[in-house]
Amino acid sequence: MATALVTGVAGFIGSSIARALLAEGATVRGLDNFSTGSPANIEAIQSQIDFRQADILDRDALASACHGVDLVFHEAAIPSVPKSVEDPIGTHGPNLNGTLYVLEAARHAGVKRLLYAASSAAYGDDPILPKTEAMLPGPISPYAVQKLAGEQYLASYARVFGLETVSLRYFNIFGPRQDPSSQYSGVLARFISQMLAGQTPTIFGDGSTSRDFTYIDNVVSANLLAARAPAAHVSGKVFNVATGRRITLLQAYDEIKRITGYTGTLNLAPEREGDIKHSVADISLAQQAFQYQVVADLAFGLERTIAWCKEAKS
Ligand code: UD2
Repeated sequence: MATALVTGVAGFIGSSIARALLAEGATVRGLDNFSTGSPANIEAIQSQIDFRQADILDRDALASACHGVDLVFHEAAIPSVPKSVEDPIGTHGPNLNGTLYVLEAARHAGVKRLLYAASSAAYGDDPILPKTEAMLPGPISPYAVQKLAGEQYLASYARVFGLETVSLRYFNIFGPRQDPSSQYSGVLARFISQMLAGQTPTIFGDGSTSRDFTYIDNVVSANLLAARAPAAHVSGKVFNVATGRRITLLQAYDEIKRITGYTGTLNLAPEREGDIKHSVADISLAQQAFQYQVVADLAFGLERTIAWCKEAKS
């Protein structure tokens, strides 16, 4: 059975991948510095993983963490567009240098395959829908540039050093353990926590803005499938990970309202500066290359996320 390293293991996505790896019988090592992740996310699995509290820029810690590892799931990042605008240099370190350091540590340790949390931010504000991987990238924010440059480093490492690498472009992921508390948190996490607390959520815009909201189970499944797929199908390549369905903010609000039983109202505010209007992925490349399928739709994901939030609050 494989030994896997998950960077950003205390984050919402990393901790979900770690749980799935454990369920498959893998030996799991995890790295996190708790900058955006939280100890609570790994409390329940900490005794089953080899956890190392270290920074993604700590090259000695990375070398040691990659030792004897077959697979790396590189999820560590500062995953915020607005933060990257506030602090391009501070986010460049973890988001891009960190990725390069992980690649270096992985190749020196003889890791077989590295999977990377890429971002739909790479597409920028190109109005053409759906987004296909063949489209020319158009990164706008420093975050998008950092994430896109990471993809290109992965492709380079596959070609130049023979390290198998796969970039998975995540679209608007949500689910249990996502932090709802920051003003930059994902809109669904915010709406759910606000509506459960009886607070009025705010939609920026008229509610017709749409996203390809993707429940975490789909991301976990994509990672496990891409980790097992033949190298010729996936290595050095980039894939969208999403549902292929576009949901408006108003539809999402209505669905959360139905499930939570929220009886309050809704605020409308001006659109957030720099927001793109619509985003939806073409997921056929991942379907062809590694049999990716949507395993959980929006309604199921919202039910699960809301159930988890209620339990976490109680
Ligand atoms: C997502 C990713 C981001 C980056 C980007 C690429 C998340 C959480 N963020 O940003 O990391 O990859 O895509 O383009 O997945 N909104 C409200 N009310 C709120 C909060 C947000 O109406 O209280 C709106 C917001 O103005 C936007 C939409 O909801 O129109 C989605 O916002 P978001 O922050 O969840 O995600 P997004 O697509 O900006």
